[in-house]
Amino acid sequence: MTTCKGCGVVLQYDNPKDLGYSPKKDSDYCQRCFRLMHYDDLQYSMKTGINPDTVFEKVREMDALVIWVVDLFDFEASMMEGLNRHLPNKDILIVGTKRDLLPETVGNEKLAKFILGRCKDLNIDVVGLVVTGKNIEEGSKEVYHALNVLSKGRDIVVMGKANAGKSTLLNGLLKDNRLTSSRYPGTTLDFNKIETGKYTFIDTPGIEGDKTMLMAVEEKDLKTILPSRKLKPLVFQCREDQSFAVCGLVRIDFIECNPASVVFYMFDECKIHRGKVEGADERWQKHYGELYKPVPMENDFTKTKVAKKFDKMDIVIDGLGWVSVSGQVKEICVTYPRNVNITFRKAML
Ligand SMILES: Nc1nc2c(ncn2[C@@H]2O[C@H](COP(=O)(O)OP(=O)(O)OP(=O)(O)O)[C@@H](O)[C@H]2O)c(=O)[nH]1
Ligand SMILES: [Mg+2]
Repeated sequence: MTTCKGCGVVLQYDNPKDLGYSPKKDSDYCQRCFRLMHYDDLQYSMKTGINPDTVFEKVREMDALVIWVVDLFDFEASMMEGLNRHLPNKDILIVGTKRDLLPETVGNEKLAKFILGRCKDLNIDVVGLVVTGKNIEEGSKEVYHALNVLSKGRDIVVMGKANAGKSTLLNGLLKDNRLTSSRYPGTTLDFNKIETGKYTFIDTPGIEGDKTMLMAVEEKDLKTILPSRKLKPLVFQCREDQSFAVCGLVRIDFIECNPASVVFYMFDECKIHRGKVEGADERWQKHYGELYKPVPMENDFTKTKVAKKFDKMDIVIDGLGWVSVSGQVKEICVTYPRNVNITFRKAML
């Protein structure tokens, strides 16, 4: 049984419409990986996903150190409350990726403190944490340093939510580009073992989060919401009532600001429209899908109203980024797709 070097799927040569198809018997890669790697062309959607229970079941049977990869941009979506319950008796090393997307003014110590604090909130016990450096090379060095101490001869299984950056991290550690990575969640299709001599690494399919903006929008719109360069925080000073529409994806109203500062940490391709709360409903109706785009596949929104709970509070929308608010605000009203998760947390940065 030959498997694809890029995504781990079993190769087959008969049915071009099925997973694992390769037109050539001597190829190391399936056609889907080949096209993703060379043309950034997604042959078929992986939105149906891989059963997360199967991934956990298989890992539970291994004698392995778990690297749980968290995307620092999409941090809340990368975490899993009570993770140790799914992985009893496993040592978990957290590796934060996509550091390069965050502002450089924030130190790794501060990020580490934030991550460990959130691990505690979410009942996750870890044996170590690495926030990867500004670039893959530097990051790899730090990960190897941790592995020297923590692996204790065991296999190293790289797990995490879909799109967290598992395969990219492994390519960095292996210093080659053998594993397929792409912006589409669900790139890696099966367990994929790589021996280096000193270590045995196992890449795994991402645990698909179903309540993220990445699943709520059409695949063609992922390039608008997934940051492909450093975030440029957008700062607004607000007085009285202010309403913000992020594309046609989310609307956030700040009621009675006196004054408040609102900072958007989202990809700059996501256009933000600011106006008064008065008339915001009409503007949303008028511009939805036109000026306010992209929009989610389903026009089914829900609303949450909160008071500002922390001095500096983040409103996190899974898959899209977050908005940090400080100063005086009486109430915050978030309108967002019903099938997307949002979180209010103490500010990350
Ligand atoms: N800027 C930046 N992008 C990254 C980094 N790591 C991964 N990415 C991007 O994130 C996207 C997902 O990366 P993958 O390595 O395919 O993620 P994965 O966790 O293996 O995803 P699945 O196999 O779908 O579960 C790709 O577009 C990568 O280029 C990083 O450190 N910095
Ligand atoms: Mg992968």
